[in-house]
Amino acid sequence: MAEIKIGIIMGSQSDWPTMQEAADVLDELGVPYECKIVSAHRTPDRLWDYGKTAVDRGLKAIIAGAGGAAHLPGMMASKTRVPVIGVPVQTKALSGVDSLYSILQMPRGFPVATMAIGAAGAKNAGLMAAAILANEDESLAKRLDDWRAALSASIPDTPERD
Ligand code: RP5
Repeated sequence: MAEIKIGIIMGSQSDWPTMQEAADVLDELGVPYECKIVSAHRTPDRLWDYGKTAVDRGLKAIIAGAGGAAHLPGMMASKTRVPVIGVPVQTKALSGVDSLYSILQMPRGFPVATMAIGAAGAKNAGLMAAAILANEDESLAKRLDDWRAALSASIPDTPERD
């Protein structure tokens, strides 16, 4: 079985519809990953254990999505040197600006690579994780290059008029 090098974690089951975008693009690119619910506030011990073991388990990037007081990505970054890619999940109350600021505004020393709010951010998180792995994996690099070229090729030259 292929070694799992990417972790996708999220604060709640309710984050899954967003975080599925990251999982889907990793599937498209043939990158194995694991998915877990890990909440900074509701399951802090699970967060600690996940961060403590991430390096030894061979993870190369962790995609962490959370909404509202979204401490999960930052707390994970404080616990492991594995690069953390943060996805601000869109919220009802504040449209995800709360999540964005919570994830983005890290103090110096513990960076989180923060993506856009919502589905686009989750998809880009998957692509970013794949790009990190592609630095050391020629076959994945080729698949990622092809994926990017196909996206570019799908963009029409001129707009359709109504
Ligand atoms: C955060 O609180 C989660 O990441 C989620 O986005 C938000 C709401 O969680 P639920 O109340 O839907 O479980 O921890």
